[in-house]
Amino acid sequence: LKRATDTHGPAPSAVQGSEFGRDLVQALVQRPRAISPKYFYDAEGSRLFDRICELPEYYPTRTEVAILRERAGEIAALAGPRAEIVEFGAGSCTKVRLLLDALERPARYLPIDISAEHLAAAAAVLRRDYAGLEVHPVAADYTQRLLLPAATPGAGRRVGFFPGSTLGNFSPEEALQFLRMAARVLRGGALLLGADLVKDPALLHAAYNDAQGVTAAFNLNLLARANRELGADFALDQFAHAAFYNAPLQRIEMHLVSRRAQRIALGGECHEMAEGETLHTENSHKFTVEGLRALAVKAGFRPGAAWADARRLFSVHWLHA
Ligand code: AVJ
Repeated sequence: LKRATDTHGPAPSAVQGSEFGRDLVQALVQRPRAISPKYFYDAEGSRLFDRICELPEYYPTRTEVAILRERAGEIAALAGPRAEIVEFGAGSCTKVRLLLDALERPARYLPIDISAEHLAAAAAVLRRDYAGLEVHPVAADYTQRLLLPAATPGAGRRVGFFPGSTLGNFSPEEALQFLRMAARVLRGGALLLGADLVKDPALLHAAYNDAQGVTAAFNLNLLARANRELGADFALDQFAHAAFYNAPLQRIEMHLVSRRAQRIALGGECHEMAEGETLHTENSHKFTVEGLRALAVKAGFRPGAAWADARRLFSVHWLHA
């Protein structure tokens, strides 16, 4: 690998001063090149993800919402009165409304998210709509060690909520680590978990290669974000979106493929990519109901109900902590 120090490009400080910048440099230096999908979600990326959820090919969101609606009564009975909901990666706090609407006098909602501003705004809206609900946002990275406030007096069960098959973004080892942490902070309560299911690869392929190209734009936004935030010089038309099902590893992989040999200036250094080389941007693991339950047992949960839609596209699990 050739690395020149006399290139133009962004000021090294803009890159070194940001976690995204440091991780992107690392991603371009290492082999294979790979970066965490958490960097998809700046304001533009979050907007694109919301559009993905509306796509005809992208079944996970609407299927999970349908399961949660159908099972809301059962879920509320399992949670019991005065439950405390802890959501991992709450974002705009919209899915939790399905639970809050069904639960018996929910006592407190603890949304955890890395973006503090986003979280404060979403919390204010929920407080307005749910009188009597204490909303206590926790600005934290839930993949690191997590400290939650003690249970409030008179509170019922603590119920974790991790929807959307976000678990699938983790490697199997990271997923186990996350679930062990969740079992610890939820001890005595339960985790309500959404997990996308293994299925016909053609359906999976379509969901990550939509006809309108929104998923491609979402993937490419990672480079657009680097140009905006880090002053990088990615030529977006020189990269192609690639998403495919890796059957042995039970996961969709997303990559950005270099359309030709090119140089990328970043942080005062120059990185080369040959034609056809890729930056691996996301893994989205798929699960079997039994595989997910076995993983939960390994992490210290006792699996309860597992619900799926009639086509068995998506699953929602009640795991006793
Ligand atoms: C938010 C991680 C569950 O893996 O399906 C959607 C993200 N990536 N289309 C998923 C995503 C491409 C999504 N998760």
